[in-house]
Amino acid sequence: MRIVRAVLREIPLTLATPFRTSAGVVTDRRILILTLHAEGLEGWAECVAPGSPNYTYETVESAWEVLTTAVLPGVVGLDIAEPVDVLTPASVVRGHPMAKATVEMAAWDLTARARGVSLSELLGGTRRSVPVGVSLGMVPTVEELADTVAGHLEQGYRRVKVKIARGHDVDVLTGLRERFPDLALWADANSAYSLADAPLLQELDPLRLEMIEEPLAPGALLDCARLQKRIGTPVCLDESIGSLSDVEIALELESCRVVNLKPGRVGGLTESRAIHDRLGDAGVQVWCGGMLESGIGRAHNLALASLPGFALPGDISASRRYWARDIVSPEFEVVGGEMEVPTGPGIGVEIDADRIEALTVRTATFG
Ligand code: OSB
Ligand code: MG
Repeated sequence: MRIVRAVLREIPLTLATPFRTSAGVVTDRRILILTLHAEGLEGWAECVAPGSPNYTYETVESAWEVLTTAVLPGVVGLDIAEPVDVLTPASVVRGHPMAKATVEMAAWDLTARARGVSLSELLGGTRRSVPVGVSLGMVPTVEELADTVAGHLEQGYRRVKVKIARGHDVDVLTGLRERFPDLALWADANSAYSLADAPLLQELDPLRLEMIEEPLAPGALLDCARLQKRIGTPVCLDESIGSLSDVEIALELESCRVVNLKPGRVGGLTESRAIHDRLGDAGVQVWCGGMLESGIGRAHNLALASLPGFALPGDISASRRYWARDIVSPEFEVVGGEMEVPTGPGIGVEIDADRIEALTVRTATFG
């Protein structure tokens, strides 16, 4: 399949509610949307890079730069047999997995459409629906957070992940546990702590958290292994896992018991599937994370989460948890704590191309 054209756009989308983590607050997202054209078909994907370098080093600006100068010019005219082949011209680009994943994931959608199958099927997915949870940002009071948790439980979410930070941890989680004794409760620190905080993190042990996500600095795999030996709560890694190679190191060191896998963070779906397979062999749990995506990125995440190893509920919430109005239809919904995996060709949802065009603030076209 020869790629004949690539169009990169940037659109702004305002979150339904501001999202506060230990690294800052997000109210508006700037989303890069890529369309690859081949054989009269289109493949779509979005870039998960955030506005500022407070998650990894990548940003909307760095991704725009890398995609428009170093990746997309080599993609047009390229003949690909498998989706990952689209990254061959980018083999000398170091790092920037979020930028690369954008192209690789659009190539997966395109390939699935060309073969007349769903993205889930092309990936080897086995689930027709996947269990889902919700990730809640920090709010000023435990009461407000508890009410938000209650609202999401009513909507059927299987578990709740809450953001924590220094000074916003033991009290908040204790308050939640008192109000919800049986809640499947996870906490995400987004690198708020250091190994010196091990005594504080030990105080969380009696709260029966199912995991604590990314407690230490991104890439601190050795310190995570040391921390995991000192706390009972399972450590889950997010930012620290950028590739299969990182997974190998984490397994060797025993840095974590769980991995939050995000295709945008690890350079795409091919690498994601390899990580899923490796973690399955190692008996380490995996679940699909999110990056406040629009419906396009959510559809990709959902297809990945349909692989057999994704037994834990993902950060794959309903469209309305993020946006007043999504850019795909039908919008994603949670029914009975699960989200249905689309069965149509490719990502399987209709993309509102007119609305995307109307929202676009900049475009780069190749071919
Ligand atoms: O750390 O998992 C994270 C959102 C943006 C960046 C990082 C993270 C998150 C979330 C929300 O936790 C996940 C989602 O619902 O998309
Ligand atoms: Mg996280």
